[in-house]
Amino acid sequence: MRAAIGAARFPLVLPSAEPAGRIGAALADQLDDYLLPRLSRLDAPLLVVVGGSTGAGKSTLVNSLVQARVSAAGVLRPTTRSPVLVCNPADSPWFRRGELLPGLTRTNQPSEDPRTLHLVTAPALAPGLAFLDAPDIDSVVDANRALAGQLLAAADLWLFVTTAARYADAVPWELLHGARARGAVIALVLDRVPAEATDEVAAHLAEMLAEQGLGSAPLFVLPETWVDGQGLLPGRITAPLADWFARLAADADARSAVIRQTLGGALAALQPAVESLAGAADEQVAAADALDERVTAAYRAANHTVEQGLRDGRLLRGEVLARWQEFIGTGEFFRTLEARIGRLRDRITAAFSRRPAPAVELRDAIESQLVTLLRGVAAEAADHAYTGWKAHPAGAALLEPDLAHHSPDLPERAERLVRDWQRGVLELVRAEGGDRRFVARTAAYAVNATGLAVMIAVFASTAFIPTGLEVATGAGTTVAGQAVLQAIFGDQAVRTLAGKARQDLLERTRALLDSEAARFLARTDQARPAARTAAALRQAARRVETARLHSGFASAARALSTPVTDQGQP
Ligand SMILES: Nc1nc2c(ncn2[C@@H]2O[C@H](COP(=O)(O)OP(=O)(O)OP(=O)(O)O)[C@@H](O)[C@H]2O)c(=O)[nH]1
Ligand SMILES: [Mg+2]
Repeated sequence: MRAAIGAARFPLVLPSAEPAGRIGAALADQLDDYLLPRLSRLDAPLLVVVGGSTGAGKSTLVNSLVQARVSAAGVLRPTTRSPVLVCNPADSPWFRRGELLPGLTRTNQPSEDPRTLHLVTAPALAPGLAFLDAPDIDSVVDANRALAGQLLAAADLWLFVTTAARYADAVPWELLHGARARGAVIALVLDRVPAEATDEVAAHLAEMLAEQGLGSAPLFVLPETWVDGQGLLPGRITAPLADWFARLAADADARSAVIRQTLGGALAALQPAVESLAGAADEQVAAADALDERVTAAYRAANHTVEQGLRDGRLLRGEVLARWQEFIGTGEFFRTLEARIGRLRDRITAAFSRRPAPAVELRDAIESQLVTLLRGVAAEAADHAYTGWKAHPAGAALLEPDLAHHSPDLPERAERLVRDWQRGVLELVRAEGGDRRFVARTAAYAVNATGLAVMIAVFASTAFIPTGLEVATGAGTTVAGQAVLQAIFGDQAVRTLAGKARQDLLERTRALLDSEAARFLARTDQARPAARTAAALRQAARRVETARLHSGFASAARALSTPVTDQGQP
């Protein structure tokens, strides 16, 4: 489970991603800081983490309970910035070993560094029980707050310290709620209560606790008093609390029950928490799919537009049409065709070489017409994909302004594509020339001319042949010329060539547009491993849950691990 949680990533910006990242980090911390070391040493000393608002008197209370100034108390808020752990000298080796809260460096000196744990021993404190004085939970200092949460998750028992002025604050209740949901054992201290307010405040706090399902947690009300010259509270004030801890320290079974209860609760809370991570991982995959679909739809439409353009003859307009008319209007084309039965191959070739301009111009016109189309559809698809992502929170976060347009080198690649295609068509014509039947009819005119006619046939596809032919043949064409032209475009071999050339052009277009779409699709790839993550998390959660149910911790935890609803009702 630790590995599965450690590997979990939620890169797409979804509402569930940020909480999942936070929960995942907290779970990883809790496994490292507490669950794994605690499960490996159930008999290790019970750790009481003392937490609460700044200035509530936590450090003063710890010092008073262990009868020594182990943690600095002060008027500067917040005073405690790095945790102080105090235990009996006999328990010191366990805490010093660093299995518990392994991320905190052990020190023997007071420290300001929140990543250290100041270890102090106090002979007045019985073995089997240790106090950890934590930084405040609702600190203005971010690091304090984060650390306090981490420390609380490592507690066998959370001693929550608050005051008459602070007990209704929101943050502590959130934390109490969380601890309650985890099934942690909690005890509360209402500190520094003015005598006249005791009854009212204590009653209100008890009511709030009951509302939060914490009615059974022990509550100690300590009246306001003076600290002595050592900064310690008078013994009579702390006596009820000190007695309670003394009894716990003396009773190994009671300590074990507390440990098992908190541990069982933390284990029981794992499955739903890990399930929520798996759910967030599923959402990553679903969002990646949805984003990909917007992109593929945009580029599918682009491919479709190109196909449509080849089918409906719209490419056979303007410059291409003019050049085509010019090309066939020169007469050479028809003379070539009409003379095909004769021995005029050389003459035709010569005719073309004498007047190469129209052929070149027609080829260029075809190229620029196609390039314009490709640029247009690529620009439109990029715009659609961009807009589609912009409307999706996770998509918007992945966008860069460049993506709103086709890639900068697209025009260049489109030109290359068309030229390669044209070369391919000529290759095709040449290769088909090997077919005897076809040779008989085409050998007479240049491959070049046939190639161009095939390209025109691709542009004309269904709409143009044979009915649209007249349009393309132009006024100057002879009736005989028209007949020949019809014969040419009606020829099965030319149609087959045009079909292949068309297929080739569409395949090249698809590859070009695929590479354009890939600019988007590469960005959702980072969310793909989430599918594996979800499966690994669920499997781990099932295995841990099965183990828990057979461990005995389940029954120990049952009392406190009843899920708490959002309203705080058990
Ligand atoms: N008069 C009086 N002063 C107290 C009592 N408890 C604490 N103080 C004083 O209140 C101030 C704050 O106490 P700390 O023990 O430092 O409080 P804390 O909760 O540890 O504060 P942070 O470390 O900042 O979170 C100190 O000056 C203490 O001497 C008390 O019961 N009575
Ligand atoms: Mg303090």
